[in-house]
Amino acid sequence: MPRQACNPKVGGVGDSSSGDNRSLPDFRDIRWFDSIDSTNRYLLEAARGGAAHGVVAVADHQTAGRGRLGRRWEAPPGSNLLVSVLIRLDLPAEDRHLASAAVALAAASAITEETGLTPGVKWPNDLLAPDGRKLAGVLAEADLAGPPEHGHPPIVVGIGINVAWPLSDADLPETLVGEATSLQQEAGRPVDRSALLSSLLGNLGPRLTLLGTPDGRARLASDLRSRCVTVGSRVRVELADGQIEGTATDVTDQGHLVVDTGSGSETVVAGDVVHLRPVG
Ligand code: BT5
Repeated sequence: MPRQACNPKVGGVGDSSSGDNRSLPDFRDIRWFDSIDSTNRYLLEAARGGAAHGVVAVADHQTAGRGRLGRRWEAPPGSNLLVSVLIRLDLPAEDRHLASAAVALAAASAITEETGLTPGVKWPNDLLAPDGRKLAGVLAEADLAGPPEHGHPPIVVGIGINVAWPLSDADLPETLVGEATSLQQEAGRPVDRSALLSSLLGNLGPRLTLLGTPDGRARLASDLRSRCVTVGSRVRVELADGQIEGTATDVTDQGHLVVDTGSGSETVVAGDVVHLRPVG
């Protein structure tokens, strides 16, 4: 049976025993798990119990890692970075999607710092290698029934970054062949997960500060626009009530995606985007 969520090890990055986390003042409560079902699930439950803004959960392995829309997130034990953060901010519902953008942007900066790679952001929040294969995915979940702060529900944003898996297509299940890559595969050398986590949190602190104000959110949307490789791509967007196809032309000041369908422009607030590859 996996080690249970009720027994986290608490401490700072790179030192799970000391609790000394002075270099990351925004994230003093980091909870480590050898194995857990899902760090997002854990933090949503911790939020119900009153856990504070900035609590972080990190796992070496997830037995039920979650993707969006009920999908699974795969990562063999000990290979990748699996981390979630609890966010309690004055964040209106219409700007909630910027919480995942903040994490994606922080992760992109951390990856550049630790590897020299420059991942692209696929709207709203995947990180891609230059050839379009996925390096990382972000899942934001709001607990609408959880104890609110500033009148808003707690939000948990989790990210899975492929650090040392997959090393080649041979590592992947058939469904992910050609779809997933890792930092080690792209950089051609091993990447230190602890250093990457430290850099991720160091980059996230200032972005969470931005997330808490209207001006800051406009800045995050602008950063998203400048890193967003979806802009200029042919896309299919699965919406709650159908789908559209076209060319993504912009990210708005609110962080929404603009798609030119050929018969007009549509602004997408939330949706699942597929980058369409040219045929032939
Ligand atoms: C995501 O969903 O990309 C969000 C992934 C979030 C994972 C983190 S890990 C820490 C935290 N705790 C959790 O339980 N979850 C979060 P989505 O866009 O739905 O992508 C899922 C799809 O990506 C799957 O259906 C697969 O096709 C593919 N996939 C699964 N694992 C992958 C991997 N390691 N690398 C690339 N693609 C993967």
